[in-house]
Amino acid sequence: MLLSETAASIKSMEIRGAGRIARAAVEALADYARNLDASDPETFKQEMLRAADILTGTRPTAVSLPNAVRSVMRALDSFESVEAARDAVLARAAEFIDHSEHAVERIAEIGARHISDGDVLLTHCNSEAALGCILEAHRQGKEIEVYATEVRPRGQGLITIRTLNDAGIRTNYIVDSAVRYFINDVDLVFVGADAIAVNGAVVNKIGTAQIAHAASEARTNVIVAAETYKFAPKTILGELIEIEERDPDEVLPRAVAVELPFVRVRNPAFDVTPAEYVDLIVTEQGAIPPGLAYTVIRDYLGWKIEELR
Ligand code: RUB
Repeated sequence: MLLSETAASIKSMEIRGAGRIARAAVEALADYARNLDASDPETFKQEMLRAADILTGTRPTAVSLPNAVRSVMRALDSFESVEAARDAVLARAAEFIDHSEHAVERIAEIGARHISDGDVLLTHCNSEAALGCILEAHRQGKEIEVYATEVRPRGQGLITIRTLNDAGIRTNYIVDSAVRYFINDVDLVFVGADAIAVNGAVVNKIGTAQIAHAASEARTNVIVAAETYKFAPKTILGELIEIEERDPDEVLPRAVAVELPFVRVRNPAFDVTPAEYVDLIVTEQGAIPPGLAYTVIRDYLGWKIEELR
């Protein structure tokens, strides 16, 4: 897919979910590099930087996106010719995609260990990492049942229930506001993440914080499934993760909104769940308590301190 098409598809959420967004952006960068006709290495680099900016500007919250783009763009730190730069970008892109696909599989294996036979799980939104764990537990023969939320306003729960149904997993589809009502029937909450801050706070689909709060009150564990490239290095310096606020139209049709001049529709796409409501974060490198988020950023993301500024 062309760079502009990929950027538009990420923005419109045709391509969505933090892991898929990261892989699509990397594929678009590789495609752009493959076809880029540049006379000298500096022009090649400048054009690539422009492409990287277009991609990272599409959705602000999923940290997987800048992390993935950065890991490919590192190829341009030193190079001697356009061809060498192109090869290095393509190699790094292939490496990222391979790493990402394996990470999702590994997370499924590790996450499934935390699911017991007979467990009732609750998931929110549509996370391939979280669903991977649930599907793997089912594949291992564990008898499980899932509560899946609807996920207003974009309805990603529908994708989730289709996947669960196709796998033959007993599933209850509930509106977002019914979580508190059912939480005592749930053994374990399993969600994904768009970003994880150095203090272990988890940014995920709007409503996750409310669910985690209800789970904490009910003494139900919350497990977050997230690849290491969803950890946000810049939070080490105190930078806050930007929460995307989307078009009010997604919540209330414009035709209705115009009749209500005193009403302002707010549509944040994500929220922040404090670390105290998260019991475990499952990464491809192993499961950690949220308090160890810093070690993931330090050991696996390889950002130099000067790149953080
Ligand atoms: C998706 C969402 C998902 C995370 C993790 O939001 O919040 O839980 O991105 O997903 P949106 P994955 O639908 O707005 O992109 O595990 O697939 O990366």
